[in-house]
Amino acid sequence: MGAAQVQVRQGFAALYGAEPEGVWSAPGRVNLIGEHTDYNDGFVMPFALPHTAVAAVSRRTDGRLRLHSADVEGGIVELSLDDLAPESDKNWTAYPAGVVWALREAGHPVTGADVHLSSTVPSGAGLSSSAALEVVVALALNDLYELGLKRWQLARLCQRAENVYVGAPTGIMDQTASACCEAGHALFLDTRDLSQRQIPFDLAAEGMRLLVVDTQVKHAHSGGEYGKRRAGCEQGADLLGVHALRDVDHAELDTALERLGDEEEVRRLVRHVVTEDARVERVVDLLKAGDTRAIGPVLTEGHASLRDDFRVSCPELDLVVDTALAAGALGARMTGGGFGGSAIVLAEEADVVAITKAVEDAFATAGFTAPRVFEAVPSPGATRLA
Ligand code: GAF
Repeated sequence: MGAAQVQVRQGFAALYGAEPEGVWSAPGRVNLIGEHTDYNDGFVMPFALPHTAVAAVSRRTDGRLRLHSADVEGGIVELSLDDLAPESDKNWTAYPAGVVWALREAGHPVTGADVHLSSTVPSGAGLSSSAALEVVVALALNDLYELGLKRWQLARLCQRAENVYVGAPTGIMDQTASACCEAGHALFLDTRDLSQRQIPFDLAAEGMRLLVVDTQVKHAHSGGEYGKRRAGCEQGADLLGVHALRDVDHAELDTALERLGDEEEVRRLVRHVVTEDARVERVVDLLKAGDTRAIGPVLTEGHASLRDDFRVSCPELDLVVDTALAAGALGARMTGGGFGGSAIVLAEEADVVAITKAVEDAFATAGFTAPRVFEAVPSPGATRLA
């Protein structure tokens, strides 16, 4: 039994006076490529982090939901299932409560739960700490109440919890990554139909590493900027007469952009999404061909597009990318929604120490808060631990 599992189990027993019926875990993620494509029916390619949310859970039959997190100050939060209502909660409890709300809204017979959580996924770092909380609770309730839902269905319910209950208009990538990723693989996901392919991604075997640099600039997607980008993409699809930007052919992009005339803001959004979908396909092809080092420049191109066209980067993320490349990285880009959060850096193993030092020094010189740098290894998706 792992240390986190033991602690969460013991924490549950101390709080609720009984052993939990089970313990589950769900990871955070980084996205290798395919940013802001998931609400445009496009392609994404995340992989799971070793950082997880762990939950000890038992059922209740009295319509009550009791929630506690080892990571947050304060005692047990107790809610009545009948009182759960969209956008009624601005705290961390909105994520697990939203999942219970979404399950019940979909007609699943959930009659209550006691939940104790602990997470090692850094929060506000663009690494899907909220999706990990949602998915771990969804998986636990699916098992305990024998709902028989498949992983992709759990991801959809978690997305609904986040969109409607929490009020953040996010796509489906993070929840699917947490629910469906596999160790040693990146997940190539078509967000239109949720079809998936596990792509082997073992950088260590090829003498490379993928670093995550958490800039410590906190972000949130329930704020306005994410929603504005999403609305702009939908406007672009409307103007072009397509269901979603996924339907704009990359080979016809110039013609599509001309048709948008002087809608400069929308043109930039469309250009990012259409080129980003093409980048995901390029990365898949390169990995299939065993040409892993060649994905570096594609990642870097993705960053330029997010910075210049989609405009979701920030000075700290740009500094990571520029510094890492100058110090010899094969490629680098922001990952996740942006406006802060984390960047990823693809590097030769031999260059990792120098790149890390260069980024840390550049942050110190710029007067930014010291970044947190760690290596990311593709790890397992959500699972029952006990
Ligand atoms: C956030 C969202 F939650 C995802 O759905 C996705 O849109 C991502 O930003 C950008 O690719 O993580």
